[in-house]
Amino acid sequence: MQTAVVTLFPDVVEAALAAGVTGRALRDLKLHCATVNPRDFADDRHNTVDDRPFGGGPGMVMMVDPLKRAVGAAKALVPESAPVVFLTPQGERFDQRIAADLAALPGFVLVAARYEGVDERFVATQVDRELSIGDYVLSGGELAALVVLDAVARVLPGVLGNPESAPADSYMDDLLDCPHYTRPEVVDGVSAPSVLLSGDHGAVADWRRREALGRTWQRRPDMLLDRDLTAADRTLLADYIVKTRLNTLEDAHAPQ
Ligand code: 6GU
Repeated sequence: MQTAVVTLFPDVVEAALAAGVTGRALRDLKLHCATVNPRDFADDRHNTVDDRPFGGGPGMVMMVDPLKRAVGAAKALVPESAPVVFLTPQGERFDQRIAADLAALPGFVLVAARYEGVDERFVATQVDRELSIGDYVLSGGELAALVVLDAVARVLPGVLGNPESAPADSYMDDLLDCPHYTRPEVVDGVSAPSVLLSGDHGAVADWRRREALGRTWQRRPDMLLDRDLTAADRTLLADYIVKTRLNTLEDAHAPQ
């Protein structure tokens, strides 16, 4: 996977990518990520990349030319077909499906902007796709670019022990994760669920699936809408719901 990030803060992007899973993917050559700084493509002696907005108002706008030249340089570092992705709160909401789509490509260019925004003519002529990482405003696209690269790196074949051949979307089950426990068995009087220590692999798998379904039902019911659960999943979720109701009843009747 050959990627490039166009950014005024290449050091920030490189330092963050060097840690953890992305760092290992880079060292193992599963992922390559170049950085290109639009300031290196400015054409005045101050290396100016922004200017005041036409029509007035606060903030500055990134000019087309330095960005366009930087994207041109970035495109030369990635495969021919690699799309240019602009990180912006106005973009399509990034999710696991989009991460899997990007991971299936030979590469892509991410453009992280600063200031109030970029000249719309850059977006119109140089950008193939606009992505947002959520409904809040960041001061620049760098953190969003890092979010995208992290999510993509972890689904690349061979990065997290992912089998080479498995399709990227088989890594996600569209459910929240079950709870996890490790030693010691008892923490401040609270035991880990005994099933996890039972050695019964079938019972452990059922428990994890039941917890994943139940948590998703409680915390993110939207993720279960428009989704046909298998008969086995319906039974597990029904068990979870009954158990939750019984706990609620017990709590309501517990002595104060
Ligand atoms: Cl992609 N960029 C910025 N600046 N802010 C954001 C964002 C992107 N996604 C959510 N907030």
